[in-house]
Amino acid sequence: KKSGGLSSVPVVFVIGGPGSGKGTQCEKIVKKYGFTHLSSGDLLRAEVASKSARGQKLTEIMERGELVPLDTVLDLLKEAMLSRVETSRGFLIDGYPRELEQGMRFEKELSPAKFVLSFNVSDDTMTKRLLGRAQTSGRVDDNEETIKKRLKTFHDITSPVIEHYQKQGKVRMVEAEGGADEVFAEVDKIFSREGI
Ligand code: B4P
Repeated sequence: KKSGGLSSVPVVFVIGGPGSGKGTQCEKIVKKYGFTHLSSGDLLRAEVASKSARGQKLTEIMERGELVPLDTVLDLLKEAMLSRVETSRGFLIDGYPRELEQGMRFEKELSPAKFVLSFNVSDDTMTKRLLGRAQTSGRVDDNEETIKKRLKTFHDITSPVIEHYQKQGKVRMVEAEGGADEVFAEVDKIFSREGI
């Protein structure tokens, strides 16, 4: 079932491993291009903070570095998109899809993606960044144990998503080992080329 109006604005999926710079680059895209940034991780952490019954289960899953159930993420994204679509120039869907089925369901039920922005970074660099963030983030999943599991989840489950969209010619790959501004220069080129 389609949700009215959602397919009238462009949707960009943002994928990359944990600590690949998704959230960081999305902030920069918002500043320059005025998109609406929806991070699946942020939506889930807000749900946890609300102390709902649904939230309690989520913390445990995120602490294990696993993926939360598809319907939970999709519902949160859908609610957030519907409440903002009237005033939005486009949506950055950050941290989603993390498994093939998430992409299929989103594109069928909400809106097709214009392209997929994908960040390529080594496990070493991602680990270093996340351990750096751990000192101030207070996040249950920014610790060595969980970071290892998040990397494994990414390689096992999310990598096939990138391959799937590569076959459709939709992936815009960004080499993201460099500093945040250097990476944004690449991102910026992609957005200009896409006519955004
Ligand atoms: P997320 O919240 O998406 O967490 P993340 O992968 O760490 O990305 P984030 O955007 O926060 O970090 P960034 O790389 O920008 O997911 C957390 C958990 O939620 C998942 O493990 C899962 O359990 C659940 N979840 C989320 N989405 C889901 C979905 N769709 N389905 C199921 N479950 C889902 O930044 C990291 C650090 O690196 C920062 O400190 C930043 O300052 C630094 N950094 C960034 N870019 C840098 C650069 N270029 N140079 C140096 N440092 C940089």
